[in-house]
Amino acid sequence: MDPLVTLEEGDTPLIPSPALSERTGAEVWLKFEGANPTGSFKDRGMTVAVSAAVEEGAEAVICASTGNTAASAAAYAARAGLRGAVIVPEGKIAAGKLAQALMHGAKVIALQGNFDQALALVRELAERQPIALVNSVNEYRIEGQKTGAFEVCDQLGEPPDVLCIPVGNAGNITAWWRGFREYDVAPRLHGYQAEGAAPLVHGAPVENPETVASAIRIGNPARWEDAMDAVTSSRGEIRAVSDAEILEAYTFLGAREGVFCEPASAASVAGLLKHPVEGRVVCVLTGHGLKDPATAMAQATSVIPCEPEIDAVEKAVFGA
Ligand code: AN7
Repeated sequence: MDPLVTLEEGDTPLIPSPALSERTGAEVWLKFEGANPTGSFKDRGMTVAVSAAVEEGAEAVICASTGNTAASAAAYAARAGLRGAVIVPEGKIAAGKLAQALMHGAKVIALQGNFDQALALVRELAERQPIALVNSVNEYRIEGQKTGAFEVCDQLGEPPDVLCIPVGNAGNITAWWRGFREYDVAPRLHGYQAEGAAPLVHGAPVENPETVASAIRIGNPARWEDAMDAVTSSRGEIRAVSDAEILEAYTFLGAREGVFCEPASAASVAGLLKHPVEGRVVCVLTGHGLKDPATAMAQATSVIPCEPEIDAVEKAVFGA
């Protein structure tokens, strides 16, 4: 594409996971998408979607978002010299993501409603106004995000047996399946939704989705059919994990593997722990833990206050 709007996204680490391998008996790897420039997998798709928007002469981009799409769209719009507008559910996106969207100069609109309502509204607005819609209903997003599948196959030297991935609006599972198909491989895709936001598991939209994993607080995924096709064609599965299971996996990854992902990302690991599989497994960790300091602080142990004095420090460090 010309011009190419890029922040050098992709080429993220595939990290072996000894602690998870020991716990599950499988050979577990973590695809750490938090290492992308804005801290999530969205950048893989946004580079293509925003480049296409520039090529098509757009002056502005818009998206609805639970946070990461907003951060990524804002960054790539800034890079391209386009105006950016993002519509997010009021009070329901993580602090880091909000800070990113604002720092990148996007117009941030807090909707008194949820993500599904925001997406319906931006789709309507994009019909009325000459503005490029960069949610994953945009095909360019899927084309970019499918590169994650290519990378995992290249990094392992062959496809994994199973790929575990969190599912919200269902663009990413759609993209990974497309990538694997284009590589002529077919690992089983195991998609995981949060229990309170699991429309694909229940087979019906959820009107008031709720979960601690705010990124996947989505009740009516836009890529519903594509996601179900990915699951059935790959002989995979789509299942729900509870908030408690998500937080346990989130804490375990941080404390035992040194890998800090956001809660939604940990749904892939929570799913693997709940439904063990054999063989070589890759869990996609979709976003960086730093995006959501509030959830981290609520989970972690508290800090230890200390006087600036050697005995006090010794006691603080070595005490029970
Ligand atoms: C960390 O940013 O939908 O199934 O608006 O941020 O492709 O939606 C984010 C989704 C998983 C789910 N993990 O991916 C948004 C948004 C993280 C995410 C998902 C999201 P999709």
